[in-house]
Amino acid sequence: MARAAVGLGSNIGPRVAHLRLGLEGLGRAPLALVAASGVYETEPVDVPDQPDFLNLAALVETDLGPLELLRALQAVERAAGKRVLVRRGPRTLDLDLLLYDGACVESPDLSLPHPRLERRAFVLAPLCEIAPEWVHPRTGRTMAQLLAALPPGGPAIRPLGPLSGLGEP
Ligand code: PH2
Ligand code: MG
Ligand code: MG
Repeated sequence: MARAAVGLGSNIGPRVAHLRLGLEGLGRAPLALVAASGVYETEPVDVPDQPDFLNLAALVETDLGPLELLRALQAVERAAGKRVLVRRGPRTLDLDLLLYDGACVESPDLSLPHPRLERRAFVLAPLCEIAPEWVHPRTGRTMAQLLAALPPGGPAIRPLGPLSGLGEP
């Protein structure tokens, strides 16, 4: 059984409902949801002129290999009606495969660990709630160390608490 970390994000429409659909999908066989972080409202990065995101992180266990897991995540995105109009722009539900055990993968479809993981507070802060000691297989540093090493003054992130306590949108 492998363990994987997944980043969830939404910044269009009913963001809370989109994240709930995402977590439901991560709990359906052949995936088992092991942990979910609280939700953060985060300033957009890369494409600044778009609405704020809600982001959280989750841990899943599965017998799927990395590429099969990626396909399973894409199926959950599609089931939640994923729309992406602009690369790295607004999206209804985004599920990013962040880590898969200690795997390092470079293929046209998949890079593991996620190549932007270590520069993104909106990924590292929720991930540190549920997997602070997970070692990044390329840098050898834990998620907690990567978060602590982020330069101050980056895009804002604001903790909102557990998804179950949030209303719409
Ligand atoms: N996702 C992106 C691009 N920018 N910014 C934030 N704050 N959160 C995201 O999930 C996000 C982003 C592309 O997937
Ligand atoms: Mg993404
Ligand atoms: Mg994505």
